[in-house]
Amino acid sequence: MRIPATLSPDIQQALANNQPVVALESTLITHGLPYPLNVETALAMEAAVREAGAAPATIAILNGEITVGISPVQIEALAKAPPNSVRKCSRRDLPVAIALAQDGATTVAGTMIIAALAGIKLFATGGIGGVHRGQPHDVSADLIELGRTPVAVVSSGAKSILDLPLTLEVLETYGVPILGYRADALPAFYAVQTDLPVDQRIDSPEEAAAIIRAADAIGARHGMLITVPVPADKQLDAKTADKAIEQATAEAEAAGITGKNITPYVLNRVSELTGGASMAANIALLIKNARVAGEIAQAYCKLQIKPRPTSKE
Ligand code: PSU
Ligand code: MN
Repeated sequence: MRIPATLSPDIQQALANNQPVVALESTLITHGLPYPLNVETALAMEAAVREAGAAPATIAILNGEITVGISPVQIEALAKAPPNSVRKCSRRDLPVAIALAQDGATTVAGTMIIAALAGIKLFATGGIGGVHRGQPHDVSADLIELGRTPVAVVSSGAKSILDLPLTLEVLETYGVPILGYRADALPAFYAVQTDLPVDQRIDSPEEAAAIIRAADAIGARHGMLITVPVPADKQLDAKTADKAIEQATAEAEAAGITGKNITPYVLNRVSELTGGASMAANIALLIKNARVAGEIAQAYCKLQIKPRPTSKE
């Protein structure tokens, strides 16, 4: 059975001509940021990908149809949709949303699956899901997906509302390389860095592209995480961020928030508690990550076309 997918003409053409494409997720539009900041940010991310010379493909499920490269009008409609009218789609939600003709916003895991189906290698977002603080059994499906789907995710690490050391352990178990883009330490989403080292620092889009290419060459089925720190002038003081995160997490527990509602609840509460500063950091890092992913996508396409001079075959 053919999968019910629509690719926008732009994306179809770019992929057919081996031109750079960057996938973008839609959960941050419906569940991550409030209206109208969500539309503005989604469009600013698309613009940043274009400025870097790549085509942006924002991915969502619209009325059961996998849609790669949704239009600005469709982005606006998702952004304005009443809360809970759009399904937050991780791996397990995709078949349900497709079969029952629902609208779905794809998470990192959901977007990776669709990007891989479409043949898109780069994907930019803010922060991946991870292991929740104090809830070591609440492991985001994003981590498992990184272990089994060959898409490179450009992000500012895992959201610092998570347990970062445990998140790194899980990624190691699944064989996911963690690369620091012009950084030696893992970023902490709202803050430029943690004291946790990345596997490898990289200093250019070309280095990132070469690593993705090498993973292709050895038939690696896993993805990789390319971490980019938030712009320094937008970062949150680590103590302020930590205090807000701890309070928000405790409140979520007290309010009985569970499962996929935890992340949106905590993100929103942290923003209230920091007077919007966390939101400003979030938006700045999303736009920066989109640009970096566009640059890497371009370097990756160049590598694919050029025959390797050292190859003996
Ligand atoms: N990054 C953001 N805002 C978000 C998310 C990431 O800056 O809203 C979303 C992503 O879609 C990610 C999801 O995949 O949160 C993780 O949710 P969970 O912890 O329920 O797996
Ligand atoms: Mn979870």
